[in-house]
Amino acid sequence: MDKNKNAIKSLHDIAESDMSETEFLQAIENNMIPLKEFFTYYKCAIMEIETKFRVLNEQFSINGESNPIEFIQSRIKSYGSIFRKMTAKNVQPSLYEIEKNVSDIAGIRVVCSFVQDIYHLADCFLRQDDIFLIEKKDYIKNPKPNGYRSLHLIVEVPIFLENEKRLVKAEVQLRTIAMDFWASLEHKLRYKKNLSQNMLDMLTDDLKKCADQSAEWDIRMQNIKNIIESDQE
Ligand code: 0O2
Repeated sequence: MDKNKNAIKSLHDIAESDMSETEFLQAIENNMIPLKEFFTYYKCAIMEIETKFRVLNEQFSINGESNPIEFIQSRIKSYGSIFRKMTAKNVQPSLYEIEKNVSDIAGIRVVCSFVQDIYHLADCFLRQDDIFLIEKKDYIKNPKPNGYRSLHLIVEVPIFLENEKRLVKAEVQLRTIAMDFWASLEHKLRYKKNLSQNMLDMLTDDLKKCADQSAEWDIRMQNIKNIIESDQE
């Protein structure tokens, strides 16, 4: 049987349809949904945003300042992770609802050495007239109870296609190397299933201490940098 016989031709059809989760997953399985088109929009948003940060990084070096960005990592959220989020929010996973409810399908992580660079870069980025801020979550000023720190910006960026311009949502996470190092380890712990509750509590507690200590280091290193730079003027 031709798998694509009943293919849904456009994202508009999906937005209009009222599929159950099982039907939706089945449709993906049978390649009936133009997911490639859907995810391509997010890939394009990542390219636009990455370029904006790379341009800013270059400009800082022209001005004789050191490059603030150590590295940029980007990813498209996996289907599994999208569906877990939709289930947690108790929303039907149609592409229309996914687009509306999941703001980090396109994720861009900008890692810097110093905290002040994070805020400076975020300001420069948000001042650009084609970037629309939807939400800012400052987990550096207000860390999560487990110690997680990063600046999150949910934005919309236009992508220019053959016959249309589309606004696409993306999540930018800005953090220091220390925050990134910590978050990677904590992420591993989150997905570790076979630890005893005692061990889990102990590691969670230790990670919280590490987060607080590394935040203190970030502040001290920033102070040292500021003193060195003010002495050069
Ligand atoms: P992954 O694997 O990175 O995709 P919302 O996105 O608003 O519906 P949420 O989770 O409250 O819901 O948003 P928030 O707090 O802004 O977190 C979004 C992302 O930040 C997470 O994506 C993680 O990448 C990162 N993050 C947030 N809190 C933590 C934390 O405590 N530890 C670590 N390591 N990362 C965190 P996902 O979808 O959870 O995961």
